[in-house]
Amino acid sequence: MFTGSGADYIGLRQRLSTDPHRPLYHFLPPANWMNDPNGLCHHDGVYHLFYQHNPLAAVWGNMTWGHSVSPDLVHWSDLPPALQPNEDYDRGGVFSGCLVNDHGMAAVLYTGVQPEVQCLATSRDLIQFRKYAGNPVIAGPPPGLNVTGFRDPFVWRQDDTWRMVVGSGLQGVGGAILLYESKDLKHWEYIGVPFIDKSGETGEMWECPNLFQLGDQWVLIVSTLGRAIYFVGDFHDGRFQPKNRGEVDPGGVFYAPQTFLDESGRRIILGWLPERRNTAAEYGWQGVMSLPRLVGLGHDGELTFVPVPEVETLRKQRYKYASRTVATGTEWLVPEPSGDGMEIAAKVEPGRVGRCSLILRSRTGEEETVVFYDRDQGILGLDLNRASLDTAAVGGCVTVPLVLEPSETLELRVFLDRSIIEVFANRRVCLTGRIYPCAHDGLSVVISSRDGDCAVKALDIWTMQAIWPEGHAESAIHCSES
Ligand code: DQQ
Repeated sequence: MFTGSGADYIGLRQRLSTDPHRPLYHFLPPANWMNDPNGLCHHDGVYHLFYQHNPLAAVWGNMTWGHSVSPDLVHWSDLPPALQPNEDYDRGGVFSGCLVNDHGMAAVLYTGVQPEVQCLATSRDLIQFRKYAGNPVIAGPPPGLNVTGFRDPFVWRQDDTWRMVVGSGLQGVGGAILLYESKDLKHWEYIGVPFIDKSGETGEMWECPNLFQLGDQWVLIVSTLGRAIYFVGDFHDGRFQPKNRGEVDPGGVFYAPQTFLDESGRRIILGWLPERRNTAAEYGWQGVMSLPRLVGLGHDGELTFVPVPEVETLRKQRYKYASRTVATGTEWLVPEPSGDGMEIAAKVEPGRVGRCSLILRSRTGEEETVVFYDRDQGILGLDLNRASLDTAAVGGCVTVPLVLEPSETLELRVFLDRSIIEVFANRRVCLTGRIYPCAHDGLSVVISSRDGDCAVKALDIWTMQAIWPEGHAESAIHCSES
């Protein structure tokens, strides 16, 4: 168990860096447990990332707001925890929430537990936060509603009024958001339930709602049943009416995302990528953040996600390949580079039929992580069924619909970062997975084709700069007995 904060605690980054599954260029705390991103904001050119953190152990508990800052969304510096569970109303945890700018004062709205109440804390320097003496500012859910939960306030300013949605749900009915209004962030009036999903598909408790305008549409993102679901529609007179729905990242490891507007007006989203090995707590850390992604609206009213351009500053050496055809039934072993930290950008014309695959972290016949595009089925997939020989690692194959126009090329961007693989395609869809290969030497890039030739029009691979101290990975691979 690790205790405390400050220099020693931050020095744990160095010690844990010998773990070959610790990412090199994704955000995670110095040690121990992390889940949801909280209080995301951009102030005077500095990005602030707060996060649900257990500073005492690599398991969920003692929920505290960890804090880190960045000039560019990719290089992060650790700061002391911003909010700790030390008041009567939040001793059970400083749960998720958001940060708004109240005329130059930073104001955090978060859920204190137990029971779940909404609380306010303010700061002038975004480092030291003072909890409001009149907390909680909302002492419980509205009377008369049979709610399944009451947490994770998301606040914005509209027409000189602060509006807040709180994640909730109605027993036996479905997930829901509750709407409040305030003039001063301290006194809140309950307005109503803007939206309940009675479809039965999104559970009965919605966590971490985000409600925001994007172009001429309103977007609601909620987290439920291990997935982040979005709705695109209209929001007026206290009612949200969805026209479209989808999943932010159908890889199954992208949860509790938070979005924010940065100082240049970009809507950016970060999500929590939980571990996918049952033994994770033994390694002294759990949970990483996704790469920051830009949120956009697609032609058919769906949301689109692409990594922020700042991620390109992490590119180190570039390896560029001219076009070539990978004939059906064959494989192309790309000569170099090999590694566990890379960005791969490929433009591929899949055959009219068949499947082309990008195979990573592969040791022939044993382990492999496969990104594939299947033209017949119109799907992009991530097959992790053979990603690890470690019996503690969870496999599975996840897919997302991606139908290419007849003249459209498949444009893949794949970010491999040790135990993380993030796949983006055609500036519209994404799929993320967690992988724990046992082999040290399965580091090459292979492209294969099945049931039809596939034409690789362009292939660029970059090695990536580490944003954390790098350790000596060789000694630390552990695999459970099979
Ligand atoms: N995580 C927080 C809650 C939230 C959940 C607690 C979602 O506020 O509902 O750590 O992952």
